[in-house]
Amino acid sequence: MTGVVALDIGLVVAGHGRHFVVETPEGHRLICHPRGKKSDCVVGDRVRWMPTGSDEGVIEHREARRNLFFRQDEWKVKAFAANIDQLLVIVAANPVFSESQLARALIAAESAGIGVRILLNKADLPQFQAARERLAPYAAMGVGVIETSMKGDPQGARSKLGALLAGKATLVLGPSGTGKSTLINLLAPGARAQVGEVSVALNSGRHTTTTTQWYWLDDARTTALIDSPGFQEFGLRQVRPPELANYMPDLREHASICRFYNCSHRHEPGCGVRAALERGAISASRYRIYEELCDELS
Ligand SMILES: Nc1nc2c(ncn2[C@@H]2O[C@H](COP(=O)(O)OP(=O)(O)OP(=O)(O)O)[C@@H](O)[C@H]2O)c(=O)[nH]1
Ligand SMILES: [Mg+2]
Ligand SMILES: [Zn+2]
Repeated sequence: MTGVVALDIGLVVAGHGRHFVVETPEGHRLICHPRGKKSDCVVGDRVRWMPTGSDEGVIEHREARRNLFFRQDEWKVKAFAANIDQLLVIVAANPVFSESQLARALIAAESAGIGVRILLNKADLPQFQAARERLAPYAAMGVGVIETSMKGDPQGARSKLGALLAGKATLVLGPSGTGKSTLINLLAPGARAQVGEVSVALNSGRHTTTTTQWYWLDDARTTALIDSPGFQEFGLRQVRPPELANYMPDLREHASICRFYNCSHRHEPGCGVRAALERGAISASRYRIYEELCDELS
C-alpha cells in the first residue's frame, strides 16, 4: 500500500463503538474515527492515522495482527483484543464461577495460539477452598494457577504477579465481579478503573466495566494490562468439533493412543480419552464440558 508508511503509527488503547482512542509512540492520546463507516479495529491494534484536528484523527489503515482473541457466538463475533502476549483469566471464590465459561476462554486462547494463566482471587473468602478444588484439573494439566487476595493482601498479589506480567501485554478476562478492575488499580498507577460491588441479591457482578481498555503499568510503557468487561456467554463457533480435543491439553494427552485417528472420544472402541476418564486421569467435569461443546458445535 503506497502512502501508508508515511502516515503516523498508533496503538488502539480503547474502543467506543464509533470512535477509538489511539496512542502515539510519544504517549499522546487522541480520538480517532475510522475512515468509512465500518471498522474492524480492536484494542491492541496498530494503526496508521492522519490528524484532522489538534486532538483528533482518522484511521486510514490497520496493520496486520500477530493474533486476535475473540469469541464467536451464534450470531456475532466479539473481538476482545489483538496482539496480546498472554491471557489472564480471573475467577474468584465468590461469585461462583462457571467452569464451562472458564474452559471456553482457555480453548479460545489455545486456538488463537495465546498462552494463558488463571488467577483465583478473593482468597480471604470462606468459599475459597471449594473454588481451589474446582481448579485442580487445570493446575494438573499445566495451566498456571495464581492465588491472590487483592483486597486482603494487595502487596502479596503485587509480588506474585510482577514477574509474570513484566514486559508483556496481558489481556485480563473473566466474569463480572471477580476483580479485574481491582487488579488494574493495584498495578497501574493512576489508572482509576471503575470497581463495582458484587450484587448480593444476584450473587454476581454488575458489569461495572463496559469497554476494553489498555493500561500501562510503567512509565517506559513496556508492560500493559488490558481490562475487559465481564462476560456471561462465550461462544466457540470458530472451533470445529474434530479440533476440540486438540485445544484441551488434558484430553489431547490421551487422544494420541485412540484406535481411530478420527476418534470423536464419545463412543468408539479403543478410545484413549474415555479410558483415561474411567480411571480418573481426566476429570468428569472436563469431559462433560467436552461433550457439551461437541453437541453445541456440530
Ligand atoms: N473479598 C474480596 N473482595 C475483592 C477482592 N478483590 C476485589 N474485590 C471486590 O470485588 C468487587 C468487584 O471488583 P471489580 O474489580 O470491579 O470486578 P471486575 O472483574 O472488574 O467486574 P466487571 O467490571 O463487572 O467485569 C469489588 O467490590 C472489589 O472490591 C478480594 O481479594 N477479596
Ligand atoms: Mg471491571
Ligand atoms: Zn478417542
